[in-house]
Amino acid sequence: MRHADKNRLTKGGEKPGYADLLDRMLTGEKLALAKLVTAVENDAPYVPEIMEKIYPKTGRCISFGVTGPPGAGKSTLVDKLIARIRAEGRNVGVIAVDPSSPFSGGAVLGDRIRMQRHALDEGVFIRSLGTRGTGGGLSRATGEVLRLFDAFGMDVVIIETVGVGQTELDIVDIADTTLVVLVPESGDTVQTMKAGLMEIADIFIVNKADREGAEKMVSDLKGMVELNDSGQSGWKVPVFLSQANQDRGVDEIYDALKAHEAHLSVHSNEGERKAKIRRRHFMEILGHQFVKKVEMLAKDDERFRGYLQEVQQEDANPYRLVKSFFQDEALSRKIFHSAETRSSGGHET
Ligand SMILES: Nc1nc2c(ncn2[C@@H]2O[C@H](COP(=O)(O)OP(=O)(O)OP(=O)(O)O)[C@@H](O)[C@H]2O)c(=O)[nH]1
Ligand SMILES: [Mg+2]
Repeated sequence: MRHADKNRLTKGGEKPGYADLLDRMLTGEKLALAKLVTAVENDAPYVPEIMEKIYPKTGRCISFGVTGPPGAGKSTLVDKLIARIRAEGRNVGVIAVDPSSPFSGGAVLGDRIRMQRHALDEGVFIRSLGTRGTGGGLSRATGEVLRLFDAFGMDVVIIETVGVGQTELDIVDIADTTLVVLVPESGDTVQTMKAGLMEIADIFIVNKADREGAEKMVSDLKGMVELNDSGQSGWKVPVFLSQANQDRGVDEIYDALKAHEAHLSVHSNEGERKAKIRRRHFMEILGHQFVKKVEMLAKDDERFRGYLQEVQQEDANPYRLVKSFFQDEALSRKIFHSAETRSSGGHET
């Protein structure tokens, strides 16, 4: 964002700069939405206030997570799903998360191109999210962007993320329905089990049906799903074969997505699941804001800078220093005092 300064908290009694952005976003202006997404990505200081304000307007959209190995055809499938969602007159937002990229935009350009035919559609908003600026909090940032899309009025939000390491495990806490896209080259089902994909998938897709071994993979996965079925959630994980680039098998996948959506709306565990997510979410926000407050001390507090100096000494004991930090009442007062002035909306009169 080139004019980031405009959106800083303003001093004096007037409305802070971001308020205008927020109003514009809530009246459906995509440019304002885009700017707010950038603010989340850059972890701008006013983001918690924006989130607090929009939170009551969230919880309306349905979200799908699409995960799987690089090049499995996730974006191609998402592109085809967008067409179906739009055909029903529902708005859709796409967040293409790229945990391997420090940049947003560039690395996911391919995604943009694959979904480009939807770019001019008023009811579609596609945005990529890299690790830049998020301070490693990619899952927090993704959740916040999802909430922005939700408040904006998107009916459906699709989150595409490359399944590497832990990242696909986060998506299950963010999205309502998780689709795991595999390809015959992904290896055998044992590997799928090892990667923890069995626990997170609500729907399995074997894409690239035109490749050797696709049918076998489907039947292996079906066997695994059968064995793994705890019967607890009452949802039977389906396994589909698709050829996304030819738009084959996508209708069945879309039907299953809607069936899962319906399942969630009647299933009794859903309230409990959401409660757990909110609890985790609360801890995440608390941790993040606490760290930011402490980081601020490093900038403006003489005493705190003293700690940072001291810990650099050769004989310093960081554990002892952290203990003293927590016992330091003057510092805690500073942390919590700054929390008070911030939450009053930055109106310093
Ligand atoms: N042969 C074949 N190719 C496909 C199929 N579906 C998609 N592709 C191609 O596979 C390549 C990768 O597709 P993408 O949709 O970009 O895959 P992705 O999973 O989004 O990739 P990343 O986001 O980079 O992880 C593209 O060249 C697609 O055209 C399919 O069913 N069969
Ligand atoms: Mg992709």
